[in-house]
Amino acid sequence: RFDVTTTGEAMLRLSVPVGVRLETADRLDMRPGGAEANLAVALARLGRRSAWVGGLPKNPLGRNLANHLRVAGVDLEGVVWSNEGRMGTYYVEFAAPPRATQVIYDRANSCAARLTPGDIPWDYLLDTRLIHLTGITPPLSPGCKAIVEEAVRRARQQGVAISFDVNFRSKLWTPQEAAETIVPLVQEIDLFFCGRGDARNLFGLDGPPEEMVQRLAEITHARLVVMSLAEAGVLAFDGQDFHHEPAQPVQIIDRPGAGDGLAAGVIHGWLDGDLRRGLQTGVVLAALALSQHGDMIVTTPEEVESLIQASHTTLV
Ligand code: KDG
Repeated sequence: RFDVTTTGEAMLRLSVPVGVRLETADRLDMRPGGAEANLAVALARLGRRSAWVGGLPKNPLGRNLANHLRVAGVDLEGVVWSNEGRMGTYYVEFAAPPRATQVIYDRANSCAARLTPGDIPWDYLLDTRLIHLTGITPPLSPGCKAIVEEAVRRARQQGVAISFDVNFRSKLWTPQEAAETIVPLVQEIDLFFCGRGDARNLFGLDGPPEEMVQRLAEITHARLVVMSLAEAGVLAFDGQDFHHEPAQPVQIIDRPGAGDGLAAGVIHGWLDGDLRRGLQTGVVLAALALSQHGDMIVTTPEEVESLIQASHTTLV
């Protein structure tokens, strides 16, 4: 039995160095990505039994992606290898003020988008303590939307805990479409992740973060609502109490994947029934993601532990 399983699209990330524009680039850096795969990797690196299920092309690009997950220790028995469709990609131009990070998707007709519920090894995917899903999957295709709905339905039926990260991507759908689709899916789930920007955009919330997480809890009835406050850390609400954890000091090298690190850390603590520990682990993983090239975090349980300790040691 797994600790955590997840399903979604894994992609190759093709980026240019800071300061280079894609229009005139002549070289690309190739790395694995995909929010759910990033989370499965982070949890595996912390020693959790994690599995990722998704569609990959039966070609060297698909195998390249799988190799990255395998090296991290993610179980891949449930991967749907396909002769139809292609590897989804995304291109990144990193932030160089005054410009913010730019993402371009080239993922239409990917193996992931072609999947339907009939392709998913459900017994395998649900053989877990917790299943993690994100708001990136439903807008990929009607089949992907149906997979997320079916995953939620089956998880509820089988008593598997559900975690959901809103992860709104404006290039895939509108805030209204996202809110309408996500709200019914996340009713009474165990862990609901929503960034402050997404809470504004999708649910029209504003004001002090405490009010925002409380409203998110009213909208979702989730047992735990976790809201990233970016450089102000993370705020969680468990229906009774607020829990705040400040962000770690960090040198930002590469932004994508930070939110997935946060979610992985919170889930890691949740699995041990220790929310505080989860939030501490989450901010450390987010900081590690920001300070490393690539979406997927390279770390060890010992490194995470020492960074948690360092941030809670006061010099006297
Ligand atoms: O959280 C990082 C993801 O956004 C990135 O890996 C790409 O999954 C991705 C997506 O669809 O945007």
